[in-house]
Amino acid sequence: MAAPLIDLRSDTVTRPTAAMRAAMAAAEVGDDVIDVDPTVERLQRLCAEMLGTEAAIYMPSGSMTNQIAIRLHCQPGDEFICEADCHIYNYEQAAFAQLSGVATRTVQGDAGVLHVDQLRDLIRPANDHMVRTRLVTLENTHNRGAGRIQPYENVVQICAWAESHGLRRHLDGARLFNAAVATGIPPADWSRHFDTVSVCFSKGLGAPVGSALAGPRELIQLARRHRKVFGGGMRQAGIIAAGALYALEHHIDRLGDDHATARILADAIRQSAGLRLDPEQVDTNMVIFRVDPALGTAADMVGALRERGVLVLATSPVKIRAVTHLDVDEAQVRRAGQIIQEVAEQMQ
Ligand code: TLP
Repeated sequence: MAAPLIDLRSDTVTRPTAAMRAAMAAAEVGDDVIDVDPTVERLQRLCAEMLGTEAAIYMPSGSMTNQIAIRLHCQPGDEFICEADCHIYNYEQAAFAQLSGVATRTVQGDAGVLHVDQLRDLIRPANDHMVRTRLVTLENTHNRGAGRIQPYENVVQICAWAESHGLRRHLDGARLFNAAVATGIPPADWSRHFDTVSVCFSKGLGAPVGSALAGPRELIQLARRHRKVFGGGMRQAGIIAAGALYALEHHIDRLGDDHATARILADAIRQSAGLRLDPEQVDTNMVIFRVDPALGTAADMVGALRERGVLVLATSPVKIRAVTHLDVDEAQVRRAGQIIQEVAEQMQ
């Protein structure tokens, strides 16, 4: 019989645990569009508390929280500044343009990390020729930066600079809890430099559905209106919110285990001929590595690994991403590392 798959494509692949499913089955629910769903309410309150904001709102996806944040902060004809490899720019179909009539200006970071000096000259002068610079977005941890944590000082400096120039600040914190666990800096300390913060429950936290957007009460009330027009008003959403609540209550501290297994995987890749970590630094639960063209393409290697029961994703013709999460234990990650080494060997 074939060995079971070791799925490292993303931390989004996790399935709810038996205890999480039990919490979901027992959830008290209501119609969250007509008035309130009590479980959604509890989730939103806990989220706001953890992020140190006045309010938070539950949404179906991280893409929606990001796009609604852009809608909140920008008008058509406005521009936001973001890092060139960020999720908002690369993986959301330029929804900011499609749905909100907003332009973007990208700045190349180092594994997703920006420094304030790169941004200082980017604010457009106010005249009738130019778009209006309105917002800066950051991503922490950074997905295409292989889970890189934004250095706290950089965040403080960028946000202080943006605020002093009247720019709004949004954090794509899909994996903010990974950054918090890895650094010991609490989520609320990261969050307080921003006007809005989005966090995802469906990534490393292991819940099946959903994200939250947190911020001042007035903005979050407006976000509720936007959520409806984006098609994100959900009725008895307490069923899925209960999974997210369970994740916040039980799955945050264990993110450190995923960071430890990612380091184990990184060590195996370092020892594989023809593979090179890129970036070399592994901060949290992701590794990205380059495949020497002498071995084949990233897609070739993804195919060969799939045949051996290891699932990973090609993020470019030469790069592969592997993500650790609560559905893969240390033994499976060690096994995956060994298979990666063997496959690289065979492709020589
Ligand atoms: N990331 C997914 C894919 O879309 C690439 C993944 O497998 O990592 N912000 C960040 C930083 C993300 O990594 C993601 C999802 C999102 C936002 C969007 O979340 P969803 O998928 O819930 O819309």
